[in-house]
Amino acid sequence: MRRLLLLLFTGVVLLTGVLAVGARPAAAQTAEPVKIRVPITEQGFNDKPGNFTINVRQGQLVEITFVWDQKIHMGDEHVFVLDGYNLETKTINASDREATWSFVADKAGTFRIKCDLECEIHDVLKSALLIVTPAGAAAPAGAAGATGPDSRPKSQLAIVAPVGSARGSQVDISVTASDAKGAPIPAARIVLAETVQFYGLDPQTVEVASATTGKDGVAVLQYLPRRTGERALKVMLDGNAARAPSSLDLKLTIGDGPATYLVEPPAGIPGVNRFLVSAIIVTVWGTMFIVTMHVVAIARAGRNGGPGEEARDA
Ligand SMILES: [Cu+2]
Repeated sequence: MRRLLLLLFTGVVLLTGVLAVGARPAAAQTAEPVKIRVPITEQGFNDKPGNFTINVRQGQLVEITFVWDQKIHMGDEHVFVLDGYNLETKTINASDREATWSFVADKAGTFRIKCDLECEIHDVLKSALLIVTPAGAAAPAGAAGATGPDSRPKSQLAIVAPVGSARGSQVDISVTASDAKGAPIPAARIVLAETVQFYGLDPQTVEVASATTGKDGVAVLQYLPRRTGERALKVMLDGNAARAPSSLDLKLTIGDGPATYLVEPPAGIPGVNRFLVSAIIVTVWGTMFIVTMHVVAIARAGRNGGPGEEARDA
């Protein structure tokens, strides 16, 4: 059975790969880019330690600006390259701080961004990732229904997130929402949903974080991972009269950390959680134990005490 499932899974993965490769690159959906600014500091990309990812949908016009913002190695220079897209920035340094890529993310897949110079902080600038979700994958709900294609102007999302974290360590996920013209969408609610599976039930999608975009269209979702492994997340922007909804998948790899659910139950899980299951198990077995003890006591009383009382009566 296991082997069959594994075979089936492998087949699906291969098929998905073939479909992704075979899919024709979508034309640019919008005239204006999603804009992402990436500060470069001694901490690394995005002023944070550890690797990070930029997530966009295939076909999106993307603008990534690297901003030199170092505090210690003032003589450092960088040239950033993007594998797969053959993009290279000009040199940035203390006197010429910004370099921008503007391109259509027409190739789906995961592509490495790194500094191509042997700079002082090279170790932290080796591996950021651009993740381009295939255009056909998980089309936003309502994009095409029984009433035909959504006629509302498209909205678009770009996500800047770490590659992963540890269980119990909060992850900041920065989401930029922009309209069809690339203008930021302010005061919009961004929801982070996680697909989780409990005790053999069907996978459920639960909301794990939400945030509202500011004037710049940016919202920071604060995600507290409670499970290890590769987590399947989805970032969602609701549609309204002025715009169609958008969503973008995000994967985070979560390593071992403090077991948060021993302290507090997982949030947002309707009905089922570890505490409830533990409580039910303890109650059921506890009740059975007490009943068994009573039955044994009654049986003993019946065997030993019964005839004795009859004898006394006689
Ligand atoms: Cu560098």
